[in-house]
Amino acid sequence: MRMPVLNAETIFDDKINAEIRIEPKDWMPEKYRQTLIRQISQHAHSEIVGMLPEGNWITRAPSLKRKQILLAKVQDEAGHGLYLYSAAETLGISRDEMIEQLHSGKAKYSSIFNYPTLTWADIGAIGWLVDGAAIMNQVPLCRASYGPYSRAMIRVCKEESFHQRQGFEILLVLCQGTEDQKKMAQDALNRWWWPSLMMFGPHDSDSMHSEQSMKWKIKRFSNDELRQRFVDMIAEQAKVLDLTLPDADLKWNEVRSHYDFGKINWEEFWNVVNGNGPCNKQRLEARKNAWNDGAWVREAAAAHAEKRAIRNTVKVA
Ligand code: FAQ
Repeated sequence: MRMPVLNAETIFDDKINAEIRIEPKDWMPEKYRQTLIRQISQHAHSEIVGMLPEGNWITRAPSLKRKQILLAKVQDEAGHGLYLYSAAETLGISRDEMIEQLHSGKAKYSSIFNYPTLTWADIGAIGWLVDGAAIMNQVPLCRASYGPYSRAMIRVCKEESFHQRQGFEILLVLCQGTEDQKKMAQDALNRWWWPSLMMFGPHDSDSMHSEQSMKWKIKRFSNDELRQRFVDMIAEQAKVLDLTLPDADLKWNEVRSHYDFGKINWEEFWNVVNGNGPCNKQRLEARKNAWNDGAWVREAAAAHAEKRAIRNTVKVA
């Protein structure tokens, strides 16, 4: 009996259906490759740009212990960027091309990092809310259909859950401190709450990529589903801190078994995404300066690698 000949696309579809990871050397539809490059590189840029608002507080952390923890956290974010750039490189794009896309504004990074960190409580709010939102979004990505991305996400999520706890603990200490410290924590929550909800992306009805990404099992849940889970989690955790989420419409809904919440300001979201948030220009400037100032390090590293390669070839010969 002759076996039916399977074409590359059928093999790809079968793997997706059977939850078998797609690996770099496997055939994949060009649009799948491009979608992954877009999402993974934007995710990597977010990690790197995300170091800036927190890095701003390393010199001003209130104690040596806090400084050490914050340094380690910011360094973790650099590591996340590194795994993600490496995962994207397996799809045939170079690091230089990705950086160029960030600098030219072609590639996005998360809207959340275009807001300023005004007080120490903001560092707590970022850990609790921003890392909290990141975990909610990224735990399902540990099962993304592309192998290098899903594997990178496992380590990232472990580190992010530590980050979230350190942010919550910063706020807990402030909330149990003086009246002014509690006020500072509430003020940070007031400013970071709505931008955190925007991290999950536009409403499902306006999300142009979700449907296809879910078919390809890159995304496992829609933007709105993940946002709802996040609201449900944070509304309960806020009670422990004795803080109030700045949303008059936030209310437990018995029928839905979820919290109802107020309207997101989508005009603000698109403004920030399109480059007009409070810190967009500053963030991109900082990244471009870092890239230019670091040129000599990249050149030296490349020259060193070349020298070693020549030395090794001579030894083998
Ligand atoms: N900001 O069709 P969709 C972190 C864009 S990492 C800016 O729904 P998709 C760690 C979207 O790109 C945070 N742009 O798109 C950390 C698309 O435009 P495009 C980053 C946004 O891809 C913590 C358009 O809108 N996490 O926080 C945003 O299916 C603390 C239409 O949207 C990830 O990247 C936004 N918020 O879903 C670091 C996770 N939302 O590309 C330091 C991986 C949407 O066509 C300190 N990414 N857009 O030009 C994802 O899960 C998805 O890409 C979504 C968006 C859910 C972000």
